[in-house]
Amino acid sequence: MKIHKTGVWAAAIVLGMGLASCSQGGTSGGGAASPADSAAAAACALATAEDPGNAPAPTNVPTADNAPALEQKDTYNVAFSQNASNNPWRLAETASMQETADSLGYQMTVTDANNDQAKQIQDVRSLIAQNPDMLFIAPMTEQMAPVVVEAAEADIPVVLLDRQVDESVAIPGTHFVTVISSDFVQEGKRAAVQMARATGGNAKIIELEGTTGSSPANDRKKGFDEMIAECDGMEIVASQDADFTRNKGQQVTETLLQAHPDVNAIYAHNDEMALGAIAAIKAAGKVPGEDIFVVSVDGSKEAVQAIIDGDLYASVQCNPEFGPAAFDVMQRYAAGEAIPTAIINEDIVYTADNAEAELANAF
Ligand code: GYE
Repeated sequence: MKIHKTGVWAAAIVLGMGLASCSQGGTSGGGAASPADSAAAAACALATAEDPGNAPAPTNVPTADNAPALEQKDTYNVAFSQNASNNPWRLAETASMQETADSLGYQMTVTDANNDQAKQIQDVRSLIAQNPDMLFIAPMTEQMAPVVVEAAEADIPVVLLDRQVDESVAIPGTHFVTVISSDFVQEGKRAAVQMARATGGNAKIIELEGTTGSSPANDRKKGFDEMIAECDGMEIVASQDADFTRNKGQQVTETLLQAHPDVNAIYAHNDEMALGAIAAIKAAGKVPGEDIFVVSVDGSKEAVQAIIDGDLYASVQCNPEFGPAAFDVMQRYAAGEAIPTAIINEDIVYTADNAEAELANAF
């Protein structure tokens, strides 16, 4: 059972406002506190804030009333279109889907688009042609929406996993049953709090973005930006797509560190890019966790180990184990239950405080 920590967060802001003592912005001589001074103090509260936790569960989510129906049967033929298998997160997600399908005795056809959107569109079309009972899609970018509509038009129910599509094109509850994902905006906010804690609210930040056009890249950026706006001393000096991969994370960091040698923080939209960034920091003769603080998202085993080693400051978990939730929704949909068109996973944050204890649970 996880507890929403919004109340704790609000209390922490109030407490932090009273205690904060950041030096940046508005300490203009020893006179009475000006409005600018109190604004700066409020901004610094982020550096002593608690993890905001999961966002409150969304209410009033519409249910999937107009999507293609699913017959109740003893066994099913299902299909899963995976967008890539180039990192531990994707491998863990596919393994979780396969294990759950196997445990239920369902047949599952899996395609891997190799991080190529054109290939994923072809994959989905070929899966539609095989007429599975249910089609699970982990869409590479939001631009996958038209092919989701094609599946609905072929009368195949779709459940989206881990990323969203453009909902002005593929209508939730009509063209797909539901999307199961983490709350990426909240992940960005939680990463920003960790970054503020790491740097005392004084950060010149390189941001390594996930695949352009993917919902986690859009929303992890949005949440982080919104949160650091509360802290005058935190600014993003360079932000670039590194495609969620370790190699690109390393290459982009190498280049950006040369252009911005005064950077003391890196926010990576996933652990793979963060691990690449850590290699680049070391190659540049700097010390991760001392000269440059790195914060990321996912919570892979290697990342949690990097926290234990002091190289990574924190990683906001994004749990890839979708199998149980995906097949549970499928069965409930077949049984005629009203399914909400968005299902949000709850996650923890890995920090130095819990990394040892949580290492064995990380993927
Ligand atoms: O964070 C990343 C992966 O869509 C939530 O995609 C997923 C993200 C995950 O490649 O590592």
